[in-house]
Amino acid sequence: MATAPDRSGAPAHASESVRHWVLEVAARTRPDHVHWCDGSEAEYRHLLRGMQADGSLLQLNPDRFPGCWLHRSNPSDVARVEHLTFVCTEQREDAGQNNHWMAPAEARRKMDALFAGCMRGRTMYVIPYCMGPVDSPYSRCGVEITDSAYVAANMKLMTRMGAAALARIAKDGKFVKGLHSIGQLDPERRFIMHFPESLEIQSFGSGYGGNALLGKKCHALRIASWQARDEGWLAEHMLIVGVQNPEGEIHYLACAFPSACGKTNLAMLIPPASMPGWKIWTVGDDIAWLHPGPDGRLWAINPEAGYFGVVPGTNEKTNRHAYEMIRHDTIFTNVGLTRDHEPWWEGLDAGKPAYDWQGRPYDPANGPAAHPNSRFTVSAKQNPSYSPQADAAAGVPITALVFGGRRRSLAPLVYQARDWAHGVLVGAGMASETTAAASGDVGIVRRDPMAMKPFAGYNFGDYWAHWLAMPGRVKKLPGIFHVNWFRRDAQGRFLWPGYGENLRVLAWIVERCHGKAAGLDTPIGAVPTRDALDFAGLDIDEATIAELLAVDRAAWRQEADEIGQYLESYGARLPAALREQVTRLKSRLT
Ligand code: OXD
Ligand code: MN
Repeated sequence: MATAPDRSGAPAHASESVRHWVLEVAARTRPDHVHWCDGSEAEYRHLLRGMQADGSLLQLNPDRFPGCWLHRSNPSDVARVEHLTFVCTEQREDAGQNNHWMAPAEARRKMDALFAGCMRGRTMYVIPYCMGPVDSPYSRCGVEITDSAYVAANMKLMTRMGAAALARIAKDGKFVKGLHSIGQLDPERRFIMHFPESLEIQSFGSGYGGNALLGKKCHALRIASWQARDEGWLAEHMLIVGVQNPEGEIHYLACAFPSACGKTNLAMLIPPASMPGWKIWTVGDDIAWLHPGPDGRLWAINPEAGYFGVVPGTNEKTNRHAYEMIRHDTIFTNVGLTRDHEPWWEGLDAGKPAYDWQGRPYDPANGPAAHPNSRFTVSAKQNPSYSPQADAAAGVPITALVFGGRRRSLAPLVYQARDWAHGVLVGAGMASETTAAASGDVGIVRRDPMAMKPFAGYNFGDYWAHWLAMPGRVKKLPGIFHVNWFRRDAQGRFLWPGYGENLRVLAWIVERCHGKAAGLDTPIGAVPTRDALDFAGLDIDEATIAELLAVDRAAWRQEADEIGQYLESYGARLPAALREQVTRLKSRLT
């Protein structure tokens, strides 16, 4: 399917450096065939049919779910593996204690042994991709080489992949090299290595999205955060959403929440009946690249072109847009299956699972039918609230940055940082309960600064210093806010209804940025006054409203101590200005 192949099989517009690298990898990994992906629909269909033939993809009911497929992964390969993910910088301190580190030479030795001859009997797919609109100066390109057709098909949905990306690489002269093999899917022979100094990724032994679709977490966050620091911008784990008010003005927010905390739902929010005339536009649901723009504002692009979202819980009430968008042309991974070959997951009102995510006859004794981290992969264009601005080369101007975690207590529904430097502390002090998106225990509160704990490609101390330096680059800085949709009462019930009602909070944030909404100064920042946030029509009593907006000074004193201790663990790399912010917070709390 490549155009005008030469002797290396490369299309005519492939740059010398890409050709050279592909030949070198082929010599190491020894594939039977090399396929250069052109990104066409015909190629995508060919990949799907091939996987259907080898049994790695099941076609779902074509009448009810046209163009939809089910992939069941190896049961040991269902999430990101943070303990096997390394940042390999020459100096250990550059990776920071926030990352697992391995010396580059040692990592290369390990990976060379794993990759040697690993593609024998397999096809090697060469996937040129562009993260961001192909014509945007803010976009960056990469090439992923993989022996997985599932990865190639997912990359087609998740990125701008193929001929146009290859042409841009030839122009840029620079690209991220991502080498991936599923190996034997053996958890004992699984590593995700990053070499930010040479813009390289090597991933072996996993086919799971975050470990294998290298454009996503590996490139667009870990490698890109390093590039962003060098080049003066930010690569963040943030959704980007346009909030349109009844006057027709659209304001864009970029919001950082840890994995599986509702970024996709917030990015596609359906306004509640109580807010007629409001509309939400989705620019991105997971990653934002934020650049100082020529007008002094911060501009954002979504580097991705699709969504790799958590399936369970998706229904008409929680996320109607997602529910509609995944009814056609979607790859499902690890959901259950009904007798009629429809996908099934927990949170659906209708249907019954006949098989669980492992293909076993469904038995509740084995756990949920769909894996808690089961996923859909779908082109962003299928989202009914897709913003046309998602393809704008200039990106969208950002009015506010919003941080948020999953906290059952302490953090109020919403508060605003006093200024940029305090906002950096608000982000750096974030904590959240762990979720099924990564292997390991679920529900443990851990520090997750800027929701980037698993994704910052360098030392958090340096990362905060980079954030603190942004006022030197961006004249009209966005406001910084913190939200918490997950407060619970003593019985464990959520205090806030969430989902569409979150728009009430976004509206306060936007109005606050324009000096129109009232706030009450507290030691942690400004919370809405009782009447500035619209609670009308919600089934919430006054005591609950007070609790949602309350700042418990004693509890916050303890939190400030814990944040301070956590930040101090970064030692000499902790910026003095952040330490100073902790001191000020503590003194405001006493
Ligand atoms: C994701 C994640 O898949 O954060 O987006 O794990
Ligand atoms: Mn994510």
